[in-house]
Amino acid sequence: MRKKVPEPPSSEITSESLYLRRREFLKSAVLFTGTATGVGGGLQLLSGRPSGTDGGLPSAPGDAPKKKPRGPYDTDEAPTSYDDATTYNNFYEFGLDKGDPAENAHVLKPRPWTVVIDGEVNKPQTVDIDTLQSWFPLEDRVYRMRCVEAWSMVIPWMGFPLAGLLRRVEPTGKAKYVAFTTLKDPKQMPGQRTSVLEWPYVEGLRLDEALNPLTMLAVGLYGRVLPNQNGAPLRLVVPWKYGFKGIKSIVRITLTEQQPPTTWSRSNPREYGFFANVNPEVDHPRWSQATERRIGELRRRPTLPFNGYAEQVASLYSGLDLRRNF
Ligand SMILES: Nc1nc2c(c(=O)[nH]1)N[C@H]1C(S)=C(S)[C@@H](COP(=O)(O)O)O[C@H]1N2
Ligand SMILES: [Mo]
Repeated sequence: MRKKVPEPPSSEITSESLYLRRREFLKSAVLFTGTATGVGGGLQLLSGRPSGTDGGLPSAPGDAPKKKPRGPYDTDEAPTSYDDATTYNNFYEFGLDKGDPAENAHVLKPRPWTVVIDGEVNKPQTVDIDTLQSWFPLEDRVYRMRCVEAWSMVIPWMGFPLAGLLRRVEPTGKAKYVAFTTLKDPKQMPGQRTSVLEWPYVEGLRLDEALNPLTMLAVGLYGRVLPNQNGAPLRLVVPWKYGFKGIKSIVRITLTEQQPPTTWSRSNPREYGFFANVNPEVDHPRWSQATERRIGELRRRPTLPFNGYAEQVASLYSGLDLRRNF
């Protein structure tokens, strides 16, 4: 695969477009962030300080130093470096190697961008990404991410719970699943000129999984607009599932009665299932899932059931055989 996309003619083009995208994001973040926690969290990160190292002086003697309070969904584990999170990626639309998306994804135009929300809903929508984003306060959430390939990261996302969007479009009584679709445009996505996967990339969740408060749609990371290689302008984050459920560059969200197809289980149903819950007890046919390599660390660490989110989500699967429903 991989016809290489030509290098950009000058580095200025890249920094200019980064600058513009950042401004665009600041605009939407500042204009549209509604809650106090959203504003505080967002702006603190946007000001460029790493979370938790605020050097601001206490406002009065005896005050605790100002720190972004850890939210109920945040892990206290150290975030992976911005560099690693944005240069070590899986995004097959831009190539198979981990460095390919960072190198090639500048061709993608994340704006203007339209998202269709349809299927079993009372209020189907076709909406511009900036309008969609303006409907919800943006939250910062630091989540673990565990790829099925047995590496992991800790990523500070910015986004909003998927549940808010679903409630807004009013699922009908028939809605049981949520299907997601990535953009299909081989002009912008050179990997789609090959047949390494069936395009467009598709993913799906059961409706109760989609409504779980942990499930989010991300529009940023580290307080910055989502880089193209991480799935701009809109990507799914489901922290208790393997990373491939986190579909990138979403153009369509469809509520369905039947379980929708998913790219990796379609491509290899023996190795990848619909649920894809992180499970150290069920090995991949070609490797163990018991431990993982945290990017930036030397020793492997044990993989946790549901990637450490069992308390929040294990009850979704009571009565389900997690070996058969992998
Ligand atoms: N459209 C699309 N989404 C995708 C992928 C992909 O190839 N195409 N790769 C998945 C996999 S395997 C992982 S681990 C995560 C990686 O997300 P990151 O690069 O932001 O860490 O994206 C997921 N989403
Ligand atoms: Mo992955």
